Amino acid sequence: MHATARHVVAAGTPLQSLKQPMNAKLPLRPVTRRPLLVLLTLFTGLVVSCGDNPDAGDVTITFHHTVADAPLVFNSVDYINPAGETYNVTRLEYILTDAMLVRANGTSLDLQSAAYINAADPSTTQWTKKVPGGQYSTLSFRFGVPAGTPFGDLPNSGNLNQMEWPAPMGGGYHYMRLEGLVEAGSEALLSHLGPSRGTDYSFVVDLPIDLYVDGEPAQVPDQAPGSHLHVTMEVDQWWQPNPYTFAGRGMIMGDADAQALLSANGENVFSVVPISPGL
Ligand SMILES: [Cu+2]
Repeated sequence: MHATARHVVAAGTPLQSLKQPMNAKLPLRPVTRRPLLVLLTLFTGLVVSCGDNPDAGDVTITFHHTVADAPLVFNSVDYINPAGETYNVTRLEYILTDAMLVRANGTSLDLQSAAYINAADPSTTQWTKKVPGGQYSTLSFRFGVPAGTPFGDLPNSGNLNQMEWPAPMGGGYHYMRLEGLVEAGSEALLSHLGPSRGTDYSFVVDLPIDLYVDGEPAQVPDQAPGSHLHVTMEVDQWWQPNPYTFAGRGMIMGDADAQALLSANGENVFSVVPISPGL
């Protein structure tokens, strides 16, 4: 489920009109419904057509983690997977690589080459970066680490170093450690995803966004100062649509079927949501 942002800007339409002489009627349609939106659209067209980005602005990206649409609560809440098994979550950490903002014309702006996110540590769940002005249509990142990246290749930070995938199991980095307890502790939930036996289970996530950066706070009336993207990982999406059940799984780091299941389901765990209370 990808909730699209609220500010839908049709960048192509105004470009056509702006190529006409300046005395042409710029607002081709009656500006009755959303005049501010139309103005924003025109301005976006100008920036794009001039081919430069005069205004940089801060873009903040916050990662949220939810289960059943509510913020993830560690250790206490018993959740339930589609197969009816209950579980809680005691740990959720992962690595994203090649995070970038992509413009409609296909060019991109690098945000983070490698980032460690620990859902229990707010200092790891938010990025802020000065971004050139313009319109961005996709937030893209790889979940995990590109194939063939040996351990030690990512920036030498403590957080990344503790994500080592054991050399006898293929080496490299864990993409994710998602742990908890199943059925009130009858067994452990140990969903570790990584380059099991050297196979690449990482995947690229492209999230459609409608992000306009111009360095001015609150350019869009219902948008907070600066630009803020809220990315949500819905933890329960890891268990579906391909059924991933817990009973008897044990440690899956050498289990190709389990790795493939999580990798396939993982393509649907992220979405971008508008700002909403409680997240
Ligand atoms: Cu592991």
